[in-house]
Amino acid sequence: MNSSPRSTPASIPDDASSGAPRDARRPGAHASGPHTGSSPARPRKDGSRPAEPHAGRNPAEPPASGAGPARPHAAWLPEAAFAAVGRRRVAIRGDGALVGTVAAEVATATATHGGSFTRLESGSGVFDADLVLTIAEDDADPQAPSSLAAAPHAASVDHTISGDHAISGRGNASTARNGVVATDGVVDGRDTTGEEDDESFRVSREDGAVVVEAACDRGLLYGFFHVVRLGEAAFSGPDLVERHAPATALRMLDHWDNVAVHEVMGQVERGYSGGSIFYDHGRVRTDLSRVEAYARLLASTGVNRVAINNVNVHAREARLLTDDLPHVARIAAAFRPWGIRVHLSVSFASPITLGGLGTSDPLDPAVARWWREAADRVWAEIPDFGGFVVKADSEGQPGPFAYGRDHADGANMLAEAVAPHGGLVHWRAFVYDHRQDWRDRSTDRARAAHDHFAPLDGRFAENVIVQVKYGPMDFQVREPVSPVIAAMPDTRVALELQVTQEYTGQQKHAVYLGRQWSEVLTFDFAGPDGDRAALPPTSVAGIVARSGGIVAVSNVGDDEFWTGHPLAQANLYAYGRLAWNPAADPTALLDEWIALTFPGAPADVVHTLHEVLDESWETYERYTSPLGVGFMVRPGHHYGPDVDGYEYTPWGTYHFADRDGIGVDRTVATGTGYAGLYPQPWASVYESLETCPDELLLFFHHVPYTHVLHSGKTVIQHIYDTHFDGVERVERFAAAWDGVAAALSDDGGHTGPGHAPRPGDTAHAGADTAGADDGRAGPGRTTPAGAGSGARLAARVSERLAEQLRSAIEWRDQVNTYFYRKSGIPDEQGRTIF
Ligand code: GCV
Repeated sequence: MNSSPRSTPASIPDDASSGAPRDARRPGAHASGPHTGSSPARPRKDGSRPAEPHAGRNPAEPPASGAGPARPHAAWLPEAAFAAVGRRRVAIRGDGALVGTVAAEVATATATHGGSFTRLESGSGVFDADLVLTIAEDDADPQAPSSLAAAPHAASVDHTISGDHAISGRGNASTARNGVVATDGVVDGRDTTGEEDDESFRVSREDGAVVVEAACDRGLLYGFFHVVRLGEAAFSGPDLVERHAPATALRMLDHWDNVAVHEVMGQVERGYSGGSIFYDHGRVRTDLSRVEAYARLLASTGVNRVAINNVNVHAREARLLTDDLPHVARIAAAFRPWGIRVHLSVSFASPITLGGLGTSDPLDPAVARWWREAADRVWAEIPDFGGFVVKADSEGQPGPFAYGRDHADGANMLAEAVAPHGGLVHWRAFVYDHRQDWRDRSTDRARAAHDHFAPLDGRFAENVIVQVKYGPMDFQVREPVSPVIAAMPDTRVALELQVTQEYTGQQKHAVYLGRQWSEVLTFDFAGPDGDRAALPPTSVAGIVARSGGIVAVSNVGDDEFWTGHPLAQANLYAYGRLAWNPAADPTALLDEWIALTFPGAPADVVHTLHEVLDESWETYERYTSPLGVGFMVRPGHHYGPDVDGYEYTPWGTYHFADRDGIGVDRTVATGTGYAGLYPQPWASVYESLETCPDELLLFFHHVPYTHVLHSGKTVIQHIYDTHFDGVERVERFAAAWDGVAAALSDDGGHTGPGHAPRPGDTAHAGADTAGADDGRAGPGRTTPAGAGSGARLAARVSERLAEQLRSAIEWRDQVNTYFYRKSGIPDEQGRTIF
């Protein structure tokens, strides 16, 4: 939500000229053709084997000269993360653009870590290697050792549920020789939309030799990163055969980046990580190396689509669709080697503002023609372009309402324009009245998306995806799951999450959101008693995975650590991994991120990272707005406490606290009726004070401060206790970090940027040198190039934790004081309230 004057697109000054010349294409490091290979040889323990030639460069690395601005942090792909693969004899077979990407990765890894790399022609038969990455071929030799055919195929996978996006259970163990067929909660490999290449892959291990086989090159890319994630574990343990595939074909990140710096919202709306990696003060960046590095990070988590500009499309940004297409094409080229397709947010008023028409009425033939021609131009320039994202009739953005049309009219007109190209229209359901009268208690913003969209179910074209925020309000720390997700069975519905921490601490507070997203994805509209891990078709993941997919607003900028708060990288990582597999355990994903990002870190560092992040979402909830009531933030920028900040505004976000009680009555019996928008049993669960979960009580009910929660505490005592406890938790986090920060500060290695070894990098020179992977600088070691990155990371986290503590104390004292003064009820424990 936004209290800034949100102007119409045309009113924003267009202060920019277009960007770099059209021919300023940066040759993609991974588009340079296949590696010619080398003869397979086992890595030597002393790491002395000559380095293999590189086929490409890790885009997170600086040019060899080391010139240029500070290198971006390697995030979860530091060199050490590739040690297990890089030490081995790796063979790659198959064609396809992304096979070249994998080959380049392997070439770099083996050159760095002392392994070897062979690029085989399609059709080559038996070969000897520790890791084979291959596109499936029909004529594989079933007897071949250490080849794809060496490991028997899993004959079947038993699905715990059925349906297009069935989550697989344990495979049929009898089909694997000497071992098990293991699956990890992944899904069956069928493409759920028919629009994507098959992204699945199959991994088998026999006697420590691993084969990754995929039908398409995209699957091979994902299979490669799967092995990287597993590290040494990929090559040890019993023989197995696994099949992996994403739960949904559409796994997308939206950027709210502006081309021109917006007078209120800046370069990136709700961005907390510096500038944009795409744009710089009115221009598309000439150097897109940062975009390439980003694409690589995303691909390693499974993200396959990115919308590159803000859904609030101002005048300068609107021109991405026309004048700037060559630059959009450059951005698409940076993403392409990583299997990621680019989308644009477009303004519904474009036929007027760009086309000079007098209307953007979706039923006007001239308007439809304008969009068709615009789409034709886009796809002519970018043949694999993904489609358009539209925020219409929302927070001042233009839309079909101006012409008496509805959202289906608007979306379908655009859908028709992009359909010949296989394009998609992501039409956002974030539609509400932001000019509400706060005196009017009958209007409920939470109802708005449902009231607008549910009646349109079945009317949207096949290539329209209605994109729904996870909650009915706006990315609060706690909201019920939006009922719209279940209300449109005949519509493709995507879930929208927010990785950028607009309402969850703005990347100043360490808040790991994986647990929140997991709760949302596993929420079952059929009722609370199901097996969450099974993700039935009635779960959020089950519904959106079928055809709409999962979308989130990115948290990345041109900051050295990508995300402002270095630990906010965990959110970007977990998002991609959950979009691939919504059944994944978010805590396990956190540990996965820690292990990859801080390879070889001492146990106390690992422990502290886990401690600080694991329940940080719940901690943030404890010291901010209580029991699901939401907001209480400073209007406009949304950072820090302001209990009444939105109470008398037109934005529809109220808590209705008075001297007796607090909360919004959204019951059917006496309130706005919102609770009745859920299918049973949830409608009844939320309607009743007896059954409404504590954490959502004030979202659904207005209760006295003395109301006793299921926890046994009164509402007022809960508010006091959680706010004191929340701050104490942050104090513990900060102290724990202080205890380990020095260990990181001494270390330029495991937190440093990924870079190929250079003279002087002795700690990295031999991958098999004892202790080299942990990168810890110690006696006799030469500090690697990039020293100081660990120190900078540690310092950044310390600085952020200090701010988090300051802010949490402010939240605690303002919220407690506010409710003490309203209610007059003292804290049972007599703690300080002002
Ligand atoms: C891009 C909230 C944010 C806005 C954002 C909007 C949206 O209201 O505060 O900055 O606009 O959501 O999702 O469109």
